[in-house]
Amino acid sequence: MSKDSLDKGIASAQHYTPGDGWTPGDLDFFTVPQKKFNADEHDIWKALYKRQLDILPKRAISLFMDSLSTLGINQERIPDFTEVNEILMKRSGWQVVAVPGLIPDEPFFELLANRRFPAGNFIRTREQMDYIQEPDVFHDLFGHVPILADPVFGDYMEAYGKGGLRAAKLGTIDKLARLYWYTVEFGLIQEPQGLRIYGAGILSSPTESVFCLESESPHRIKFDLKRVLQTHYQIDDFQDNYFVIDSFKQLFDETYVDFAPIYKDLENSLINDSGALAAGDKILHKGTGTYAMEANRRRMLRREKK
Ligand code: HBI
Ligand code: FE
Repeated sequence: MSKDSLDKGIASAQHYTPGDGWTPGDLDFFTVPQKKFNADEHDIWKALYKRQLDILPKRAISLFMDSLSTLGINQERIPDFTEVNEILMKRSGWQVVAVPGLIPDEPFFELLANRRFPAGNFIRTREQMDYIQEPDVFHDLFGHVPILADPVFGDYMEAYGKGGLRAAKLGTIDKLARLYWYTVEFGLIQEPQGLRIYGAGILSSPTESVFCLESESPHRIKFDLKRVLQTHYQIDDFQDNYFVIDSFKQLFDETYVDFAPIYKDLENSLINDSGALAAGDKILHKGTGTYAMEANRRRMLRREKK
C-alpha cells in the first residue's frame, strides 16, 4: 500500500494492517495534509458546534468551554490544525495531525505516545448529524482536543499510548481499550459545581450529553481501574455505566502503574456485563436500566425482521 493511496479516503483506511507497510517508529506513515474543506462542510461543522453549545454549559467540565476559545476552536469554520497546534503545543506539548480515518491500533498508540492526536480528515454528512461510527473532525477536534490542552490529561494520554504499545505485545489490547472507552471517550468527572462530562464521545453527542448526567437509567460508579478493565461497553448506543473520576490527577496516578501484573491477575476473571453492578462498586447512582431494556428489545425486534 503506497502512501499516496492513503489520501483517497477513509473507506479503505479501516483495512490497513501494520503489514501494509507501517513500521514501528514511523510517525508520519498515516498522516496526511489537512483537507481544504468546502463551504458546505464548514456549515455542517457550524451546525454541530451550535447544537452542542446549547447543551454543554454546566454539563461539560469547565476546562472544556475555556479551552475551545483559547485554542481558537470556534463555530465559524473547521479549525486550521496549524493554528490550533501553535497554541496547543505551548499549553501541553500536544499536536493534532490529520489521518484519513481509523488507523490500526499500534500506529494509533505510537502517535499518542508521542503526544500527537490523530484527527479524522473528513466531516460527517447531513444525514449523519446524530451518529457516525468513525471519528470525524468534529468528534476529534471538538470532543478530544480541548481536553488535551490540560497538561495532566495530556500526560495521561501519552502514558495510555505507551501502555497500548505494551498491551499490543502482551495481547491485552481488549482490556486496555476499555480504559480508553470509559475515560477518554465516556468519562465523567466530579467537579465542585457538580457532575460534569470530560469524555469526547459524550461531548460530541447532543443526546448522550443529557442522558449520561440526567437519565435514571445508567449506573454512575466511582472509577476503579480493575473494574473498568473488566467491563464490556456499548459500541453503538448509550452506555449502561459511566465511571466518575475526581480529577485528572487521580486518573493519572491510578493508571500510571505497571499493568503487566494487573493483566495477569485478571487473566481468569469474568468480564462484567455492561449493565451489571459488581462487588466493591462505589455507586453514585444506581441505574434503573430502563433505557437498556428498551434498547435490547429494539435490537431483538430488528434481528427478528432480518
Ligand atoms: N484510529 N484515527 C483513529 N482514531 C481512533 O480513535 C482510533 C484509531 N485506531 C484504533 C483505535 N482508535 C482504538 O481501537 C484503540 O484505542 C484500541
Ligand atoms: Fe474518540
